[in-house]
Amino acid sequence: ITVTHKLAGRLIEAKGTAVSGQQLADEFGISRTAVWKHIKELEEQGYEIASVKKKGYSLVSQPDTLEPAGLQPLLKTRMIGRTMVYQQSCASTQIIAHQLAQEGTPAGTVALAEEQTAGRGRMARVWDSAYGKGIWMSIVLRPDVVPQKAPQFTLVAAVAMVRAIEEVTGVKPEIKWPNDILIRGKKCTGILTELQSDADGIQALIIGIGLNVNQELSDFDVQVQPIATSLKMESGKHVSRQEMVRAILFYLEQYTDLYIEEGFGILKVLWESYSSTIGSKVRARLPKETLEGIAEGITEDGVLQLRTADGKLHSIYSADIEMTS
Ligand code: BTX
Repeated sequence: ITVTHKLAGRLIEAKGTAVSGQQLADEFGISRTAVWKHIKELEEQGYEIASVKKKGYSLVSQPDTLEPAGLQPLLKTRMIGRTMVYQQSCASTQIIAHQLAQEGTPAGTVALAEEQTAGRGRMARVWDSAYGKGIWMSIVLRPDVVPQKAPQFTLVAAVAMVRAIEEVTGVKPEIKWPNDILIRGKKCTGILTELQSDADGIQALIIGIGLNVNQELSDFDVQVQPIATSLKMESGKHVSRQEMVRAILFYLEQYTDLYIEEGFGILKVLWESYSSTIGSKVRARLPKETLEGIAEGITEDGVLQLRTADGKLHSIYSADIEMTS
C-alpha cells in the first residue's frame, strides 16, 4: 500500500471533515508539496477532493472500485485482506485463489475481480458476475481443522454475510440452507467453499463469495432474473462495494476466529436465527430421491435434519431445498 493510498485512507477516516495540508505533512513525514502531489494523484484516480483555503483537504467521493489500494486502508482486520490480488476481469476468482494457495500464499489472502467470465457455483453451475456491479471474491484460509469440518465454514461465512449486509444496508437477509442468502425470497449471495487437502489435513480452504450489489434486474442473465436480487434493488439505494467488502471481511474474520476458538455452538444459534429453512416445510432434492418434511435444525456439523411425515429424521448433507409453505 502506497503513501498516496494511506493518505486516501486518512481522508476517508476523516469522514468529509477537512484535514490541513500541514497536518498531513506532519503525520506522513513529508513536505506539503508532496502532500499536494499525492492529492493530485488521487484526483487522477477518480477521488473527488475539495481543498478549502486555510482548512485543508476533504474527501467528497471516492471511486467505488475493488482495487486493493482503495480497499485496504478501510480494512479493520488483522489477517484477512492483508494480501489482496485484484483483476478487472478474470475467469473465476476461485481459480486465482486456488493457484495462489498452491503457491503458498498466506492465510487471509483475498482475490477480487470486477468481472468473472466463468464464475462458478456448486456442481459446475454458472454464477452470473456482471462487471463492476457486485463483489466477486475468494478468500484463502488455512485453518487447523480436519477436512470434515470444511462445510461449517460455509455456514460461518453465511452468518458473516448477513451481518455485513444488515450493517451496511439495513436490509434483513435470510439464510437458506446450505449456502444461499436471500432477501424477500430472492438470492443476493452465493457461497462456495472448496478445499485443498492432503494426508496432513487441510492445506487451504477457499471461500468464494458472490454478492449482487448494484445490479438492476436487467443486469442479470435472463435465466437468473426470476430468482436473483441485488442490495440496490432491495434497499433502493446505490451501495458502496468498498463498504461492503470492509464489513464482510471484518465479520468473516470475527466469526472464523470465534469458530476456531469456541467451536460451532454460538454460530449455530446465530445461523439458525437467520435461517428461513429451519422450522419450515421443505422439499429436498437429493441425487436419488426427493424428501418432504419439516426442517428441524442443523447439527454441529451443519447437516440439515429433516423430519418426514412418517416421523423419521433424515440427515441431509447436500441437496437443493425448496420451501413448500
Ligand atoms: P449455487 O450452485 O448454489 O448457485 C448457482 C445458481 O444460482 C445458478 O444455477 C443460478 O440459478 C443462480 N445464480 C447464478 N448467478 C446468480 C447471481 N448473480 N445471483 C443470484 N443467483 C444466481 C452458489 O452456487 C455459489 C456461488 C459462488 C460465486 C462466487 S463469486 C466469487 C467466486 N468465484 C467463483 O467462480 N465462484 C465464487
